Amino acid sequence: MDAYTPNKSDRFTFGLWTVGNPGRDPFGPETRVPMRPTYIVQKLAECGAYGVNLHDNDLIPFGASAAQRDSIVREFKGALEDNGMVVPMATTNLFSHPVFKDGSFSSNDPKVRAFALRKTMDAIDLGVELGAKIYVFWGGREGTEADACRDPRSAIARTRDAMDYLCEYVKDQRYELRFALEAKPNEPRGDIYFPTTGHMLHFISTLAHPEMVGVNPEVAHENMSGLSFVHAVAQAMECAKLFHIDLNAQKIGRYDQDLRFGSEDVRQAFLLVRLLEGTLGGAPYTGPLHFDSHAYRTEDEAGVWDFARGSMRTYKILKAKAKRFDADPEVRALIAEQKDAALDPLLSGYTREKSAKLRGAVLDPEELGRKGLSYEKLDQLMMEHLLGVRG
Ligand code: DIG
Ligand code: MN
Ligand code: MN
Repeated sequence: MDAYTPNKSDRFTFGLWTVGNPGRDPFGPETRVPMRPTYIVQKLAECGAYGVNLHDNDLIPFGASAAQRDSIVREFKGALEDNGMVVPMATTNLFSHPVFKDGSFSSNDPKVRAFALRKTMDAIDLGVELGAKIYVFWGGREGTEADACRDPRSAIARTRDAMDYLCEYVKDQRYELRFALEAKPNEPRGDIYFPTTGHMLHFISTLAHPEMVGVNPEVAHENMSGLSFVHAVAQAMECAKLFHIDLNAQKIGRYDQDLRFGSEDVRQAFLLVRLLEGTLGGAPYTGPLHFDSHAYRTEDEAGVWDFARGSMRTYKILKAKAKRFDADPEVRALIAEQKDAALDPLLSGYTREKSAKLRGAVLDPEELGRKGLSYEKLDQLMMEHLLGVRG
């Protein structure tokens, strides 16, 4: 037990499918014995996690009867209760069964779209019954290899129809539930529709109930596109649409690795935690901190819990470092907000008078261009905080 030992106030969560990942990959079978969901709940609680998330079929086998479903739910609720764990987020598996091989909501076949809607309504009912307040949609199969198969606009329109339909279902059921859309550029499909968080943010603005819908950005997925995850999250936070977040790690230019949080780009992980925790001064993110990642295929069960503990410890270590970094007087001096009493009022809220004053202001681009910004010093300070020789 130390300052980085997780507890429920940290709001750390794991999906059943993350620590339950049995180590199968496209080139080999499972290396670990699958674990029962109730056992996963118990072990995550022992590790210090706050909650557990699930796809419908992580808990209820595909095609289970209503009686089987109710019995499984009863037992699972008991495990949650016994271990003081909650279910902040739920989602639907619309990607494993072959029926979804060409997508679910965006499928060309109305029968598949109908089946997807029905399965999602059932999964929403399950998530709400378990206490979820956030519902994630990851469209892993919503995409193409043979792009001639449909007008991409029809995929967008069908997805919008599904989102609007399901928002209406949630309202009709009077569920307290918000949707979080998760982007990914490719894998398993050659190209997935709505490939980045930015695409999702625009798509949300075209929905009938945009107030019910936000995003669930994932570190690996934005990195796969070579984009800044920190900037994607910042844009979502800035428009109050960061409803959930999937934390992990990823090497640029690789398949979706879903590695332990912080185990690749420590700088970006630090800057992400700094943003989420608001140590720079902005409003912090207050939702669940979900690790959508899994242990290396090389690991046994003990290694899985090493993975879970390491994910949470790294987050807490970086959180402590971010607090010290943004409290460092030298850092604060270097990033202090520059104020200009004369110019600041002219830079927003256009009026003709302001524009005339702006045109009359004395501004010397040569002098401004000569100014040094001390970012080398600032970045070195950040490195020294990260490397543990400062702060
Ligand atoms: C993959 O990154 C996706 C699925 O695991 C799940 O639907 C979603 C929820 O975190 N992430
Ligand atoms: Mn992923
Ligand atoms: Mn994810």
